[in-house]
Amino acid sequence: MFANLKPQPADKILQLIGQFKADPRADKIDLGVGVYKDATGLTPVMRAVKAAEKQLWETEKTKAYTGLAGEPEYNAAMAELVLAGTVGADRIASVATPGGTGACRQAFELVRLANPGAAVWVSDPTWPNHLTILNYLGMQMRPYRYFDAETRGVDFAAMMEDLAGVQAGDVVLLHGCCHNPTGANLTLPEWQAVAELLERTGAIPMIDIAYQGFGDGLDADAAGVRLIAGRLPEVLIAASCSKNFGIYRERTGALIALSDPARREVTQGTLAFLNRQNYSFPPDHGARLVTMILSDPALRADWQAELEEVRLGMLALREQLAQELRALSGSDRFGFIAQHRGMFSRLGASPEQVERLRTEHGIYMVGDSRLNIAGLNTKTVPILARAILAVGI
Ligand code: PLP
Ligand code: TYF
Repeated sequence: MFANLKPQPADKILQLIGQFKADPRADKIDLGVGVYKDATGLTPVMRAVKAAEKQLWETEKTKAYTGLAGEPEYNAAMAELVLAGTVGADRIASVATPGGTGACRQAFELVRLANPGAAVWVSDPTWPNHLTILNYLGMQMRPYRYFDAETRGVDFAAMMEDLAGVQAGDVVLLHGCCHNPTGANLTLPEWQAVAELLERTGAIPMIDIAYQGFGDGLDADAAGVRLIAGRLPEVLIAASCSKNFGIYRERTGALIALSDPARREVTQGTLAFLNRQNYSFPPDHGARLVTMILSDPALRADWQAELEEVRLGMLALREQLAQELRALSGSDRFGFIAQHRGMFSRLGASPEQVERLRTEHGIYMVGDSRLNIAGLNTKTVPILARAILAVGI
């Protein structure tokens, strides 16, 4: 049987980790995989997470199975974090999932179960796992234009032109904030226009929010999701705690499905059923830490303060890089770096230029010229700026 297996294509982002490790140069710079790093290059365990873990160790009485949907307290806390009361509990079905990836996978499975003919519309570009999972599930996929190669912002007119082709029952996948891989995001009026289009066409929004708190703040980053949730009858939300709680390997996420109150129970049952088919019970450790942090005022305040330091640190690096490039190039053409939000910016460089950054300068970024801002520090920003101009970007 195993003789039938073919090698699968590697994940290009994860592949970079190995390449970077194997590079002997001491001054190499890793701007690849989307993991937050502090100025010393460390991905720290957040203070509130450490405190919650200690508390949990002292008080946890059992590790018997949780529910198929995870713990109700976790689902309620996540709904509150993402939606902040914009939607009544009678519309909210929700399950814990292994990370945001698990939430995306379960959301796609729900769509396939409910409407096998639905096309899922994805931004061009989007996170590669969206494409590979949809492809693996044999689902229909349609790209919509998103990134303007000229301005490095959102080409909103093109996006709306493409989305005018959606059919009722199709799913439109949107990034809640901090678009991966471009860093270019919708404004609130643009979210409004998307909501109107979805209302008019009967297409269903699916919002992947993996970086809440990394862009403009916890509430500002959820403004688009909340707007859509308050207006559309059916909404899917895939949320990740990997980045904003720094608990990547704990695999902590949630799939929230909003529906008419009359369908909430069957939706909730279906989400639990899908969890059972794939892995029975979702992971609990990370979810429990998140619940403890969100429901304890002191832990929550400390978590928010640390998250805000992380966010402002990345914003400062953006500003510094944009400024450095302005000074060195004598032009404003890199101003988009300061406008982008989240961990990523797409430079709009060619694969050859990205390759030259790696071979000639020891600077690693994804082949589509996505760089992880958190991989920089105040000392490496000028080095990157000089290299960007040296390879002719
Ligand atoms: N969605 C997007 C757009 C992402 O960038 C990520 C990666 O961090 C995820 C979902 C899911 O991440 P995880 O499964 O680690 O929670
Ligand atoms: O885009 C990124 O870098 C993050 C991390 O298969 C990631 O989202 C990358 C690849 C992958 C899972 C997570």
